[in-house]
Amino acid sequence: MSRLSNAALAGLPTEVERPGYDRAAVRTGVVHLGIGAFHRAHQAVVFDDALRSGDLRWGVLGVSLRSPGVRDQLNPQDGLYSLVVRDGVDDRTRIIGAVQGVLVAPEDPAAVVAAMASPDVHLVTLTVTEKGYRLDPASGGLLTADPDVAADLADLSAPRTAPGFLVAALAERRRAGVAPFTVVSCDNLPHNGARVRSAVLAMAQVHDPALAEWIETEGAFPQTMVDRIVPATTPEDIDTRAALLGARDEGMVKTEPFTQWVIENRFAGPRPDFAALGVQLTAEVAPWEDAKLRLLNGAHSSIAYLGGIAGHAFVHEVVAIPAFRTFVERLWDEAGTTLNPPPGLDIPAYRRDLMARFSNPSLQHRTRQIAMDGSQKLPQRLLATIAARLDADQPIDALALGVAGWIKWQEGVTETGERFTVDDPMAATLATALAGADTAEDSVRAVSSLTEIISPRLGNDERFIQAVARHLDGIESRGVETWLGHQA
Ligand code: NAI
Ligand code: CS2
Repeated sequence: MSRLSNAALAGLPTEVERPGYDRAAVRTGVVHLGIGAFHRAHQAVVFDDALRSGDLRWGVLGVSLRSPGVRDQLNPQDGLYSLVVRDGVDDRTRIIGAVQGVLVAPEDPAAVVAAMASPDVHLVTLTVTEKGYRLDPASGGLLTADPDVAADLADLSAPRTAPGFLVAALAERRRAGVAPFTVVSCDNLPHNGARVRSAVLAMAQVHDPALAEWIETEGAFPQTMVDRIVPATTPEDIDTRAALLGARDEGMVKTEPFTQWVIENRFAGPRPDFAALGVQLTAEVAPWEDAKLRLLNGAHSSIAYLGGIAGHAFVHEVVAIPAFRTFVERLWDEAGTTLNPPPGLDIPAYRRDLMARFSNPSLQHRTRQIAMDGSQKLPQRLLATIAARLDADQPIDALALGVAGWIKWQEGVTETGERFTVDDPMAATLATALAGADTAEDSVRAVSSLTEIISPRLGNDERFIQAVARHLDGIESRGVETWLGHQA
């Protein structure tokens, strides 16, 4: 079967939405670092909408900083891929044309820097995962001991890291008298704009203080909140789609109908008419971000660990079990008190919508995918919430159970005896810390000594230690579902 391509568009089934604009006339206005599934189902769809509206400045050049996989999926398809929206009943397919191609940075870093330095490029967006910024999860500081960061701090002629590419490209633009691009982080990091800005300034300062000052005064790093559940595509998804499309699409992505993008209204230069495209521009992103990270993502991670340990592969399976559903509601009761909801965000309705989204069986969202990189995720999803509750002398019972699930997850085995590899940049550090622990409390104290993940504010708080240890002991002695049943 032939691959999806410009030439194949005319032959696709009539119900499949096509790009609807002249792709040959599109200019590259965006470079995206970390061209994974989420960008293709979220930001690229907004840029595709901009192109459909007639503003042809917003084509996307994708960049992978690590591997050729997505390049090999999309470049043979002229950058085209299917966005498959699954609402639990039907699938809707739209072919996205905004991505014009993909570069693989390690193959030709200079080509990536040159693309980012183009005067037509006004936005550099990123989804490199929480770990991709090479920042300390607890403090947010640049991990200067990281070998790739150290190499970029020494020499930017062939960058290796996201901050390195940003600094090298901004330096090239300054040399050429071109205004800086706006850096738009689209990762689930608190204050994502400020974090990537501090990493960029720290690296620029080492190379050229005048460059750092130029970036600080002329650049823009807006904070964003991004939301759309995008499970990893499986080979079965691709095979099924090929049969329906009549063309093989190796780059397809599957997602839910819901999508939301909130961006701080701070840009260094031109941008799409985001408001007309359904993107919320605001001065204050933090209230939106806190609600999303603490309610959606805090529940997601807790479901992933506790549900995964209990042997459930998918999110919708977990929330179909009453004891888990009750646990999630209790976690939301606790997290909800730490929020300062923005005008227009109705928390009870938001929670109802979240539970409906989690319950969508057609997403097949794997608990194991969400469980990945917990050391990079827990600080903003559960630990910050716990600190806020303890500062207010409030109980942290459900939140602590989520943390207990994460610690138990480090053993790499489910209650059904299935062994798995803990996918986390700090997995070895965590395993070493836990190796000598005899009791649940020992385990909690051992993990709490890792200040890259758990700040001393929590690690030295006996209320935190005891709450997590009680639950860790409970799930170890009774099993997750029995222990949950005792908590309701
Ligand atoms: P993915 O696995 O499809 O893509 C991840 C991308 O990050 C790839 O391009 C990969 O090369 C790059 N990457 C990974 N580690 C890196 C590192 N150390 N340095 C540089 N690049 C690195 O994952 P997906 O679904 O695109 O998610 C990516 C990020 O998007 C998430 O970590 C999260 O921050 C954000 N996000 C994801 C959502 C989802 O439901 N998938 C929803 C909301 C946000
Ligand atoms: C998930 C998120 O994999 C994970 O960690 O919790 O990617 C989640 O799907 C998104 O934040 C939803 O917007």
